[in-house]
Amino acid sequence: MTKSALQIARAAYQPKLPKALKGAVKVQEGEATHSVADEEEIKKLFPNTYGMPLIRFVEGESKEYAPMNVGVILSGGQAPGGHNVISGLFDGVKRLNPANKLYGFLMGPGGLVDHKYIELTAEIIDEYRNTGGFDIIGSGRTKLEKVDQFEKGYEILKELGIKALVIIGGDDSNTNACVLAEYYAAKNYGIQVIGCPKTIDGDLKNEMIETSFGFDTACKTYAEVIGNIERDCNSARKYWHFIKLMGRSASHIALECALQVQPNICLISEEIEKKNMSLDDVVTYIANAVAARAADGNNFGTVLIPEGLIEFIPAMKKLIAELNDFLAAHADEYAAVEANKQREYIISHLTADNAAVYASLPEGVARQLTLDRDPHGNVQVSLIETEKLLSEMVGKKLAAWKAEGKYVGKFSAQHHFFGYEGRCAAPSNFDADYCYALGYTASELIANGKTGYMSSVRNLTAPAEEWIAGGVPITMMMNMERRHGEMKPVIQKALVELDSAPFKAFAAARETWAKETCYVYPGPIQYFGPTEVCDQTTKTLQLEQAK
Ligand code: FBP
Repeated sequence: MTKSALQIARAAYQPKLPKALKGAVKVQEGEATHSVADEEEIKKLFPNTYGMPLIRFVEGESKEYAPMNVGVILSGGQAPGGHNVISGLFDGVKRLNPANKLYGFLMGPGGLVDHKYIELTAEIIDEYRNTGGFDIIGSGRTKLEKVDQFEKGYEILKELGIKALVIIGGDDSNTNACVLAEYYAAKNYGIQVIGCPKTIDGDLKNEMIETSFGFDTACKTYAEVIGNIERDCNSARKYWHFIKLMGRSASHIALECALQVQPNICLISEEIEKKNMSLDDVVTYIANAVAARAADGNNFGTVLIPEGLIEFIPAMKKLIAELNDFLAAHADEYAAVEANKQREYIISHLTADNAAVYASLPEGVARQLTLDRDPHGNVQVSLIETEKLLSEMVGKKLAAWKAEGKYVGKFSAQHHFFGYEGRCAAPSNFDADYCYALGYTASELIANGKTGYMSSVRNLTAPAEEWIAGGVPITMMMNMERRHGEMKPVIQKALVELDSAPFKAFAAARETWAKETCYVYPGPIQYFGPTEVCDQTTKTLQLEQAK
């Protein structure tokens, strides 16, 4: 494989580890834990893995460990740093005993069920250190949730002599990791399951998981490109740029990018829901900002839009809920309808209110709302062109205002969607270090016989030396939620909180950003250079942890 000069230089980067992980460690157990909500139900569903204590690793005496084999799976969407979790796990496992082996299951959880795997040797691992992507073993979205899948997995784990499985995934995949841990514990199969917090979306976080890996690099990558667009925008002064950002339901990515680049407008889905805003309210909010800038002669600007926005507009949420149920029950019938009659077919089957909302949507967006759901039942929000929907509606509103003599500017829009371009970027120093430490911590959780834990590294705004490594029982993060019409135990998703420091910092500045041109151009991620340039965490984390 031909490599770039950066890739070659970056391969030699030695990720920083917390002090406690640099030598032999011992376990310090904290208090017993309980779930964030619905304690009784979760306790009943996880009799073997509920209530376990928090774990912290501290320096200890070196011990001998019998040889063991470990398996690893990458699950769900790519996030920068996945390869470093695996290299940290590999180095940790080899330090425990050089005879230990690490197996990677291919293309996500499906590889475990279908018995597709490779042994990850030092030669393979060295090719992937500090690189972006999940291509070392591939990823997939197969949902591990059925007993026959658990049993198929057990067959291959037993055959390969695997003592523990590490699942690197988001909230849904870690929920499934916990269910699997409980199942293997209940069956006494002697296989431990450990989770690792991955997702660029930043919505897998809580008191013990300060951030999911990949969020830092992805946001910095998007912020670089948005900054470039802002500079272009401020140079040509003729376009409004509507920029949709990945992040699924949560607006963390949009908020973090806004804090980094100071756009004219950034929508926060959680706030729109809280304020019960309609689509027209959102459009009016943007149009007012466009008109106010036009009055100053500024017919240009930038709007950041979280990709999940549409699901947070109450009327759209109701429509999507009805569409979900309707399409689940009539999938085949709908698929058989001729393409040019599908819109009419949907309208004629919805309740009156929802039919009216659906009928008001532009053709493209209406069709996108009926596309297949992902295996976890989520609408594939990355496929819905909210940026076009909003700019089209803003354009219409401004034209109406112009006709009434209320607006005199020019409005011309450009559209962008940033998501995939950030998910496989070479990890920032922060993500390279954090991921390596997460993988290394997972090896210690395994060595210490733990199962149903998520690898946790905290105190992340301090230098890596002072980071705190340990484990959090996954049941501690769970509550009961309705999924596919049934109540299920799931890890609680962390959405943007309107009383959090990052949101407040944004809310305090946004009026100025809307009217004036206060753009910040962050530039590309730097891997080599002064620490204040290369080792900064996200603004979100800095504001959350500011003392
Ligand atoms: P995970 O939740 O699996 O980490 O994936 C996050 C994400 O990148 C979302 O931001 C986005 O909506 C989704 O994946 C896109 O999924 P796909 O890669 O299947 O198109």
